[in-house]
Amino acid sequence: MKLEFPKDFWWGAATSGPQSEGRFNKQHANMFDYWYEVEPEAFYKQVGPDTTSNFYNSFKEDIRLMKEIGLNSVRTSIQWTRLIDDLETGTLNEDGVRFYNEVIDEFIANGIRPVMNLHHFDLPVELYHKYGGWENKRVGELFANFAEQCFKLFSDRVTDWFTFNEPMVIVEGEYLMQFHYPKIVDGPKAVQVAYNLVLASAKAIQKFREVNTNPKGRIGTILNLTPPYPATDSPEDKKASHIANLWLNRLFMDSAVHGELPEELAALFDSEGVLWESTPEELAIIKENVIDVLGINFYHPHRVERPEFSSNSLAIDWLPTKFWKDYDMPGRRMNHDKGWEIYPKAVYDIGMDIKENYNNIEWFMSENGMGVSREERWMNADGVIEDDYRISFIQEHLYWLHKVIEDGSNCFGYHLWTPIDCWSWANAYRNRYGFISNNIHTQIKTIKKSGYWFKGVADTNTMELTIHVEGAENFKPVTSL
Ligand code: BGP
Repeated sequence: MKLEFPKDFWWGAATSGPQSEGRFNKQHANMFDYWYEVEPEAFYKQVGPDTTSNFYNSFKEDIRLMKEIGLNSVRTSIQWTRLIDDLETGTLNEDGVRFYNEVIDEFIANGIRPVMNLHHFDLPVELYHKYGGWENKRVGELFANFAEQCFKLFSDRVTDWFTFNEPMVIVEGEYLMQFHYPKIVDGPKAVQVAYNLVLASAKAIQKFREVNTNPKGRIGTILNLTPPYPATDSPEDKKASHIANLWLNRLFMDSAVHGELPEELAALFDSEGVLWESTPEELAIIKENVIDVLGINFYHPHRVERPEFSSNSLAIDWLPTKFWKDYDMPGRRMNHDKGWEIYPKAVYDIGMDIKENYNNIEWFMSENGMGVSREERWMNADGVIEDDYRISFIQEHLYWLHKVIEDGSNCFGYHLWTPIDCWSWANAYRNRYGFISNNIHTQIKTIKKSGYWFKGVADTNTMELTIHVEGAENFKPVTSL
């Protein structure tokens, strides 16, 4: 079966500044740089952010490889810690400006659309020490000032901007589940941080509306949507799943697209005594500064069941949560290397949700991918990794993406995480996601089989489906999450 995609579809891949550039010449440490300095053993094989791929030095060669595999668009991020010298006054770092100018120009010269994100888990650590990071609304103001500098410098050539990558991961990682520094477990703080991130994104959008002069310019945010599916049809499991959806997905989706935080969630937090602090002026900024375009990162769904116990403290109860519990569905398909369930049909459910509940806003799949360890297991005599599992993984997700586009969802692109194997936070280089492998000792980069395959798809705007897609034969649409 051949699947044809809409005209001008984005075929691309995503990375981020802190995961690809290396620390070279950066003026400030971000949260991960600092965490590595104080606790290197928290990182796989003690490989830290100073050993990320070498994009700062090798971007011309890297972009040439991205072109070679047919990418027509690539997302990366501008690092606050590289572009700005004085974080309070926003003075620019000359080398940072030069670097991002050259990167943007190089992408364009190679026929690749540069898609720019402004925050990818890389808060300057000084702002954490001085203000408590995202707990403090002042940091959101400083972020909006940084964003303004980026728009002024680059929006003559960059038309597609995104404020945050996966704000919920900042909340969960830093304030609930301890996988990002400062590894706090504090429900009320997490709620306030979530609100502050919503506000910071709206303030950056406000700046964009003020300073962008490019008529093609548009701005959005990148959210990791994890559709929750209840373990059973019982009212208790369904309620748990509904609340999980309010927090995990709707908090950021509703505020980004509709300019409103979900009332039901606010009422729930209010009754728990942990409602975020907001002012009418802030809520007006959120209402007035909604996004033009949406990026959705999708890796895995959430299976949810009723919570096991409950106390009076949201902070104590959050792990496992007071309102729901993660459910290990028997027989689910797993990527065991990463520990994530593989459930491509969720792409259809996400697309329909956007169509029906979010004004059918234009969106693209901004990340999707499969982290696999020890990929050299599949290296052939020519040194090419034969990652057929990745090709199948992408095919299945693209099958459902194509189906939801056919059914009217306004999706304009697909980006794999990631073009070239890059550094994965505390997992360092354990799991590899790229179309292109990277030997971090020699910096030799080699296109994988999936890279050659993807070029064929991108060049023809058509995908030949060569595998069986689970669930496609008895597909019944679920149109609401
Ligand atoms: C997403 C992040 C990426 C990337 C990816 C893979 O959540 O936006 O930065 O890292 O996940 O996950 P991991 O690196 O944890 O394997």
